[in-house]
Amino acid sequence: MSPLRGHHLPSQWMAIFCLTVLGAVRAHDAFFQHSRHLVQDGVQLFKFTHTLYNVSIPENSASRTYVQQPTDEARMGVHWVVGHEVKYRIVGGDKEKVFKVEERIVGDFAFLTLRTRTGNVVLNREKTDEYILDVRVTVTQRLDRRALSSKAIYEDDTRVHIRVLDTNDLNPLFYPTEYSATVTEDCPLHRSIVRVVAEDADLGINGEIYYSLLDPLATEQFAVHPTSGVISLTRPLNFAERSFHEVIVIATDRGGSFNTRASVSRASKARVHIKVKQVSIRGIHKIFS
Ligand SMILES: [Ca+2]
Ligand SMILES: [Ca+2]
Repeated sequence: MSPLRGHHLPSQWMAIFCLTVLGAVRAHDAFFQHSRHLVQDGVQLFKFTHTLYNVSIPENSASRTYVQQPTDEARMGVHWVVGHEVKYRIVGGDKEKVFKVEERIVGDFAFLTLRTRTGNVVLNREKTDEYILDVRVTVTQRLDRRALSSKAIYEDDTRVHIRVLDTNDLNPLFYPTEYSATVTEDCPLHRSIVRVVAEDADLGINGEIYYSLLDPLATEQFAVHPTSGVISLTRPLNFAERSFHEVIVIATDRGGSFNTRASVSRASKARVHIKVKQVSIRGIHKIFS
């Protein structure tokens, strides 16, 4: 049984054990602390060039898609010298294991690259529009030419803010999809009859909705406001000619097609039933005229 698990560990043993552990921790800290001053030709080695990086990636990106960094931002990673190995690792902010970090040495710099993992990784902006990852670099020094032995000499942490960019992957949806209204046949022109509502959770123009009427003939009697969805009368109603109208309203968004088939499936429809109510006085007048 380990002496640590026993209840009869002599107090002097315990003191020695504690001092040993404390000593080891201090030595480790001192070692890494010392390494923090690794400077070569005025360049701080192995320390991230920033404590925060901003990158972006479109939603629905395929697996193994790399995040993009704005061109005017400092390169992501650490300065490097021969004889050392740099290893990046995500230590926080990626519970669903969506991303993977990689090292790429170019000249005297170890670039931190970040990509989506392989497999069924789906970035859905409407679900998660940003990730904030904590990334750690661990530097090991090769102690022989063949890199058979090495020792860790330095660690540093940084944060990567990943913004998920919108794609137009949602169609507008009417809710409800059926509407009904009753109007008197003397309803004034351009008065609001009923309002249809569709929603699209995409961002910006990808979610901006444009309403129109499906049947061109219906537009002679009714019109729909392109952005408010209000249906109004454009020609006087006549109960005797027609007491019931059905209008189909289409909602489309203003974004481009997400894929080639989307332009066909993108439009959503709502059905509007409009009953015309006879005006009694005018009706009597008509009968006897
Ligand atoms: Ca959309
Ligand atoms: Ca979207």
